[in-house]
Amino acid sequence: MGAEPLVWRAKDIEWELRRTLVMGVLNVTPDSFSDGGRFTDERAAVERGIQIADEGADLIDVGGESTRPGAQPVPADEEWRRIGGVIAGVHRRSAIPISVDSRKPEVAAKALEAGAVVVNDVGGLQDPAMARLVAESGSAAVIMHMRGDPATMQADPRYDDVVAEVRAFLARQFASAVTAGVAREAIVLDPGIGFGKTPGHNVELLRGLETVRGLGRPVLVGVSRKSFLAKVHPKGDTRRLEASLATTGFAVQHGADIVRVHDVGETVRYVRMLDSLLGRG
Ligand code: HH2
Repeated sequence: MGAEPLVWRAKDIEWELRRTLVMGVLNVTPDSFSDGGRFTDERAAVERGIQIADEGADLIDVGGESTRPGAQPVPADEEWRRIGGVIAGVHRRSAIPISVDSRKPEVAAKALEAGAVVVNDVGGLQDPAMARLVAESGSAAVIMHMRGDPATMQADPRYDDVVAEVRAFLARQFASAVTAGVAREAIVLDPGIGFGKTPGHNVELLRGLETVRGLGRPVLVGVSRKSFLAKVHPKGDTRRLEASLATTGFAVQHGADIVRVHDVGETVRYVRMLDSLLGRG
């Protein structure tokens, strides 16, 4: 790592990435793969948001549409109905920066008005309206790689060189976001672990994270509770906290700057120790 830490800017918030940032996941969906149905009640979801802040997350990612393999799309008005009150409620009660996990510009725009400062677009900012929205609002963006669509992405994904292909996609989307007027310092890149990838592809990407980091922007990685963990584990162990922590640590050691996780308190304590061992923070 160079002497100068990377800076990530979201509206008036600025993070100097001297240590690993933890993004806590809040899914307000009936069908997310690990926490679906737990926070569909608005009050419970806001409480969970406050708890995520109290547990030490650096930012919170609120989503109203599951992107698990096979998930069906949700109309924009339904997605907004799920998350609108939750974003406003968390924003009213906490200073934690809020990210909106959405592929739809109309949903993201409303979320930014309600207090969000980051657009986490698993669609990789391929929709020009999304890039325009990020540029005009001065918000930050996570540009993620996905092969295909959640409904079909796990049907036999193939790559000649997964690391090179994901890097090329992110480089292209990064450049086109900048052309659309998005500030370089607003952008974070994400290889999209589990999005149109086999377990082997996911591991290759984690081992090759430095290649993505070579694009000069912070790298965000989400491995938390993903099903490939059980396929990578030699005994198929599904006690996923340990598997998630080990894989998150592996990602940090290979170049991840920001980790997206469900088990916030445990991960915050884990990465603080890891950062200290790595001489970061
Ligand atoms: N993973 C999920 C959702 N959003 N965003 C980014 N940037 N990176 C990720 O790896 C990522 C993401 C899937 O996890 P989860 O939100 O828990 O599940 P679901 O999509 O079923 O709600």
